[in-house]
Amino acid sequence: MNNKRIITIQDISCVGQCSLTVALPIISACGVETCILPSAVLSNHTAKGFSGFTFKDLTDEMPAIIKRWKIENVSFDALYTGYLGSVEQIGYVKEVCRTLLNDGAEFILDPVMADNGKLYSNFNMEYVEQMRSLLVFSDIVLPNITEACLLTDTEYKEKYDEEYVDELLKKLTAAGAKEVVLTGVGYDEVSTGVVVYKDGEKQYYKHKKIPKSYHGTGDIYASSFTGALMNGKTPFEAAKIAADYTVMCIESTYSDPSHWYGVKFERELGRLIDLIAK
Ligand code: PXL
Repeated sequence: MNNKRIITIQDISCVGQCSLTVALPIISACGVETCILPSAVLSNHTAKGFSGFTFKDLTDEMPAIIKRWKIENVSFDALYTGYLGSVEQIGYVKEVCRTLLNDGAEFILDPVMADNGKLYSNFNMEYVEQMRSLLVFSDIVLPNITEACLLTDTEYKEKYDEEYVDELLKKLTAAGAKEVVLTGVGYDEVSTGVVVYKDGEKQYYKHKKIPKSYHGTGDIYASSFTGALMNGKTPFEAAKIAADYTVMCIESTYSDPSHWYGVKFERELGRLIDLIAK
């Protein structure tokens, strides 16, 4: 029986199928108790499609919540972080990591800050620097190619070869990453994939590429990866399950052009559970 309890720190985008509104249902459906520390509350996500957004930074609330949890002896079997609300919150993530995790707990770091060669609108290079400082705290980091470039001060390229990917993996390791799950790695037009890298060993899972990109799929990937990992899967098994599940979610959305702001992950949850149970 799975009695794991995790803490996830990321924002609540009230509309838009990303961050906590996908992490909570996905990880819970995997049978894992999912506690949250919200980083900010937004009306909707900040990506294109919406004409603007509200943003309530919850940084000031974090020390009080962490203090209460210490008094209540609350602790967690894993930490999973995503979109954070401010540079200062990175300090609170370190504090949670140091003081609220059980022995053997894993820290899954999704350095959510950029995609397609560009930083998301709320972030700057100071945030990137601070995010880099989290690498040594993490057990597994899940960047996309853009985030890996930012974390390693490497020029972003839209088209690249295996040598370029190897360089990113080595540089991430040199910057303190223990294990890397690099997402969105594709060497041709029709496929994409994920590379899992640890101790100089590289495993690649290539899968179908759907010719349209959707917002929130990185969060769906990281949440299903975390759910699978908490169920005893190896990082490579979890990376494959998360890739298959994310593709299913995109496929179930592709035929509905009115659903532009995220993907329909809900109806595929049963299939995610089946993949984990296999
Ligand atoms: O999916 C990443 C993400 C999470 N939260 C917010 C975002 C984004 C990406 O743009 O804007 C608020």
